[in-house]
Amino acid sequence: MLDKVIIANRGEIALRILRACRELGIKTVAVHSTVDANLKHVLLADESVCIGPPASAKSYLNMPAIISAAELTDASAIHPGYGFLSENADFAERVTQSGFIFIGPKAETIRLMGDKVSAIKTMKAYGVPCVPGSGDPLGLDNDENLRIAKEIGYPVIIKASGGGGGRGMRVVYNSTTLLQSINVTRSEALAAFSNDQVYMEKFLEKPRHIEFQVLADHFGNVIHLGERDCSMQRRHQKVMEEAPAPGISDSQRQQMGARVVEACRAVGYCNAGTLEFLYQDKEFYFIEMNTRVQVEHPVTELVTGIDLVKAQLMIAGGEKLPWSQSDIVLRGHALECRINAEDAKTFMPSPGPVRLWHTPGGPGIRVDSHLYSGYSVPPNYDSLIAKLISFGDTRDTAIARMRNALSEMVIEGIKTNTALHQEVLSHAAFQQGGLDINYLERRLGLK
Ligand code: MV4
Repeated sequence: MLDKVIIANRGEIALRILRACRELGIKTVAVHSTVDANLKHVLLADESVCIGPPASAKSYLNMPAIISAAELTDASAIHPGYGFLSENADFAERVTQSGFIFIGPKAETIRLMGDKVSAIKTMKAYGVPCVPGSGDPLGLDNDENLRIAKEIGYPVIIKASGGGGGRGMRVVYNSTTLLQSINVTRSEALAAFSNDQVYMEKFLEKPRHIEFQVLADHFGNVIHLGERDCSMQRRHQKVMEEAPAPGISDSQRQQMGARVVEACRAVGYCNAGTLEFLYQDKEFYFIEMNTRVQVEHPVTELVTGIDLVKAQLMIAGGEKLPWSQSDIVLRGHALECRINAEDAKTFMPSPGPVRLWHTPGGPGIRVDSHLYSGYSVPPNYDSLIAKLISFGDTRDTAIARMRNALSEMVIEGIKTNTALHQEVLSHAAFQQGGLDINYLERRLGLK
């Protein structure tokens, strides 16, 4: 087992990692920026090291500072959480070369999945269904690109291979704008990702966003933990997630799960991972893989009974997965509302002091948050301040519990998006389940 872990993150996920470490008897080191010295997990950690000023580039993205902190404290491993350096293959490589364990997949796997063209090619080769598309990066031959688009059929989408998560994409509705769009996406991709490779896919107009969770150990054991529906989003920011995805049958879950597991085994995947799919007209299409723990991991934890962060630590410590696929049984339904410090109308961040914080409770309620009364939300980072998670035997119960919890929760001093959640949860279309990725923006009048 690991002896001492550096928590290379902040906020709720840093606290989540600290709790998992403590449960396993692993010592903890919080690395933090100057403005984060009083974060809850920093105060609770066995040791803490200040790694730089508030700006992420100088602290949570500062590789030498984090690796120095590991050396200084004689730590054995580094957990990157999500965001920041979590999917940076160079960081994973430097961590390993410095003699520490990176809690995540191998650097080469992160690199493979970070390049979307190679991720898709790999998944396709191992039997995972993908969106009809160019397969290879687009070349400079205009006629050839027009031919590919015609073959796929308009509308098509041009995506940057170095992008992901909604960055560097352009939808093309007919041949008149295709070449121009390829050129613009290519130059934007070069500027943003130092990689001008772009590829083309059929543009799916009303898909749901459904993702499969996997766990893999160092001995070739791979299992999936079912799927999450993350279709409730605004401008590529997820707002609410749930597990399981409404309307997905056990047989379809088993079928997709088996393909996902097979592909992960074939690439030598290790630790926790998520395969993102678009789901439209009852078909799954792989689009990207995330090689880290995700914000929305709790909904999977609640329906499987498995602690994903503890599993990450155990896998990284060299333990065998204690479950085989037949041990994984989904039970009930879970929802997660992301509570952000933001203006309800403009969605602009709303940092500042939290005067009062009362957490909701009762059966089937979990709150993952680093807030406390008197804490001040700094302006330098993501505005996620809490994840409110509900569980019930049925989706209806999970919704009812979430609505209760939202009405009990008190956050004073800063603006939050709780009213938006209440609004969505009260709507018949949401209660029905299975809405697509365009729903929320349409509701908000953005589309
Ligand atoms: C797509 C798509 C439609 N068709 N690809 C956006 C984020 C990135 N992960 C992929 N994205 C999309 N890719 C094809 N072929 C629509 C989106 C998309 C989206 C996907 C998931 C969740 C939210 C989204 C919001 C807008 C667009």
